[in-house]
Amino acid sequence: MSVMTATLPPAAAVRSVADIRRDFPILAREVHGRPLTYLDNTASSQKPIQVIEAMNRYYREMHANVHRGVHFLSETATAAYENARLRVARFINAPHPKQIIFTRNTTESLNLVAYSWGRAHLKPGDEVLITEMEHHSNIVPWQLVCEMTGATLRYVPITATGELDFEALPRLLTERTKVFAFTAMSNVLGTINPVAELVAQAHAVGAIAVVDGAQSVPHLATDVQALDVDFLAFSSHKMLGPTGIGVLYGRRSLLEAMPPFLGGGDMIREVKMSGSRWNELPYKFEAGTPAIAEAIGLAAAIEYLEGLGMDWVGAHERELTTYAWNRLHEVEGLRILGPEPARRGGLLAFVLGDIHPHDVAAILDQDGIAVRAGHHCAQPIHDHFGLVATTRASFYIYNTPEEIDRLVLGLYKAKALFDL
Ligand code: 7TS
Repeated sequence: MSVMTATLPPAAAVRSVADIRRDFPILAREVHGRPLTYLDNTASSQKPIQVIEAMNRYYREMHANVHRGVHFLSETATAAYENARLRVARFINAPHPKQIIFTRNTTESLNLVAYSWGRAHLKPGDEVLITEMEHHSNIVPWQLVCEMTGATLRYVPITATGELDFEALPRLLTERTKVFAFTAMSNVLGTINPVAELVAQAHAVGAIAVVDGAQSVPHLATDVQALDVDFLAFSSHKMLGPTGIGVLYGRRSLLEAMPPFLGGGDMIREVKMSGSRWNELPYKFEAGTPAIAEAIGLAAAIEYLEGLGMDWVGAHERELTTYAWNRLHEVEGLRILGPEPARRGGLLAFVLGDIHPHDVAAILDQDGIAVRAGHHCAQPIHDHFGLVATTRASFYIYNTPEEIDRLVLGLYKAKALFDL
């Protein structure tokens, strides 16, 4: 290796977005005769060839059930599955891979905590605190467990700029609070919440902190030890990985003390007709044959993101978001929900005059532009703003300013069609 290459920045840092895009076969396709402009990354990201190939290779060369056979393939599959767990643990700086539970998605991870921890610990008089900006996945499980246990559910309100109302927090977060569950990044407002500070405040009153990382983990470097979170939930499919697998990170002492969530194979140590004893972590929480190929795909996705560097991922998205924020503000009659680019992640939910968000999305779709319209599984936050729906454009590593220009042109087209 020459001296020159040694002094260059890491190869990943100099990769162009055009080069990155070549790793994503789907981005080369056309939709309605136009190049695909994929701006629905908050709902789910696209997959690079490295992830697709890792899963194909697994099925072609390695598949067998895990943690069972002594035969070669079962041992190979088990090693690959457990290596994926290790990779996830390192990605979020978990102290031990045992603390990484594979679930189906963020929703299942949050349900696991609500049902297993919540049912064992909550009682009448206790309070569960969540926020008005939560996705339904971090609302409904708590509503259900509060109904079951007699605990009370409370919400941190939000301000006009779409941030948590920190002045209201001391009155809501009290010694009655047993759980404070909040999103690290809103999927509608884009708001990035100060996770470490909120966790510290939860701990100060003796509550556990449950963090919904569905939108933060794919976009921002995450260190569960620095944040001191008790639980962190996220989904593979939003971070270049396959659908069908998600993660729950948990503090070891809490996970050890929790009862199982689902019962069946793999999660037991011993089953007698009179009762059963549970397997150790993480298997206690992984009932049945797991999503093996998907875990391997997730590991490949993490490898891809690490190759780019999470700092680069964040910086690229901030640049795009600022560009989009400025360009969208040129469109008269358009209102963006949530805070300024400096305090938000790479997504912009907006309304365009009185045009229905579904109509906006349908017009954009005609030009091959994929955005999401609706309440984005976050009805309370839409209620807060007196809206039933918004249109949302969201960005990831492969998006470009040219795609945002196409979006803006599409919005002018919608305005012309609706005479706005
Ligand atoms: N939490 C947040 C903050 C989310 O944005 C989502 C998905 C979830 C939880 C649930 O993730 P899942 O993988 O279990 O489905 N959000 C969206 C969205 O905004 N549009 O489609 C899915």
